[in-house]
Amino acid sequence: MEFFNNIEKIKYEGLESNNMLAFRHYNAEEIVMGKPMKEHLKFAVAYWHTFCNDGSDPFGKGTNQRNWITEDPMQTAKNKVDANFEFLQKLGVEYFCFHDMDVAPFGNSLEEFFHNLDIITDYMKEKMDKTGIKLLWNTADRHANHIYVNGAASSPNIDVYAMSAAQVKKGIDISKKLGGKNFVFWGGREGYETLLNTDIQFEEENIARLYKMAIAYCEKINHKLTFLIEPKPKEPMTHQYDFDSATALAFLLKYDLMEHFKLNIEANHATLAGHTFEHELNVARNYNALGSIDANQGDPLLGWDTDEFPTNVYDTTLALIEVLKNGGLHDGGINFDSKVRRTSFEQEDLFIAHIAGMDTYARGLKAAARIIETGFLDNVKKDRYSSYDSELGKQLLNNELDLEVLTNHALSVKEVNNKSSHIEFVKSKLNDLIY
Ligand code: XUL
Ligand code: CO
Repeated sequence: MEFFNNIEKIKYEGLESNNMLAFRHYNAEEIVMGKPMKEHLKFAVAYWHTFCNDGSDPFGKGTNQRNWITEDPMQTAKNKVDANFEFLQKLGVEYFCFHDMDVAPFGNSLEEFFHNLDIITDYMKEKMDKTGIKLLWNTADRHANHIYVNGAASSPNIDVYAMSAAQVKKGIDISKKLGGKNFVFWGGREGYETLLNTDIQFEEENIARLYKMAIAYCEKINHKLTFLIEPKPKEPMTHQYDFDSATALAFLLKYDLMEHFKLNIEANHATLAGHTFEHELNVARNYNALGSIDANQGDPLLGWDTDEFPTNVYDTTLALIEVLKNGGLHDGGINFDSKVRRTSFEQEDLFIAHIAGMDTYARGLKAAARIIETGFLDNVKKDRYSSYDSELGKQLLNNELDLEVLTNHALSVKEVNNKSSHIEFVKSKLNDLIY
């Protein structure tokens, strides 16, 4: 069945176009730094925001007009699969991402849920084989169901722990069936409300145990996966265990999980953590752990996870510098963990919003390439650290110095000459390169 029957395949029409249903910057085959845009920007559509979100907020009911909803939950689930593949083909996006709960109704038991998942994911597989559309990642939603009130792998209740493990196992089975390359662990309710009743060490150890079981299961069924932790500092919990990149990396290092894990960095989560997006990407990259991106943006005036479509070219430019310096995202991609605003309630707004996000990333890509090709920021940094090009600096970098030699040098310094950063010029020149 067709759900977007008044919409044709979205085309690149260039800057002069006033067509809301056309790309003005994203030109899939255009070569940037030796590769077509679509290879740099492996976009993915988020199933939950695109096909499940009804536009409701804590103050009011849903506003979204969607023609795939029926009285029968399994029919609706099948319609959503059809809508997903039609949407992706018309948009020219090759990947999608989903939670188990997004795609099939839970029914009355875990058993019924798994049965429903089998039916729907078999249907997805048929459509994937026909269209060539691929799964970027899937995940197990271990936060929405009321049983996860006290957490999932961090729950004080071992029955809940087991149910969460069963959902992860099923998710890995589905990933194998659909040829997924990544599996995401976003913490959900893995965190705590108050230390008065919580043993952080006990809970984190249990989470690490689950991850090790997931690795072992993949080995057993011979499915090669990269697991991705998605850091977020708060919401729904007051304290989320995977606060930010640095915290997640410390956890992975502590439990010896780095070989199988990378990070999925979300822009809005970086904002909530009090960081910039590029900071989170940079920290992940420094540990060789930049796996994938959840592309959205927050609203600094609101301060919660608004999951807006990315429209800020400055931010996407700085983010894509990190991606290019990483040599790309490899098996990862750029998933729009973004939802249309409640006021954009028409079904075609799903296209309009994705086009806006893709155009914003395309502009960011071109600007990032310009900045890297001119060597502008590299030169700023080279100049800033140039004192380490001295004989003493070289000795330090070769680990040839000790405190005594450095003390002798320090005593010989007559005057310290620090350089001005001229940072206002750097920012102004960066504007020239971006816009
Ligand atoms: C929640 C969030 C999730 C993850 C997947 O803030 O970002 O949708 O991306 O569970
Ligand atoms: Co996300």
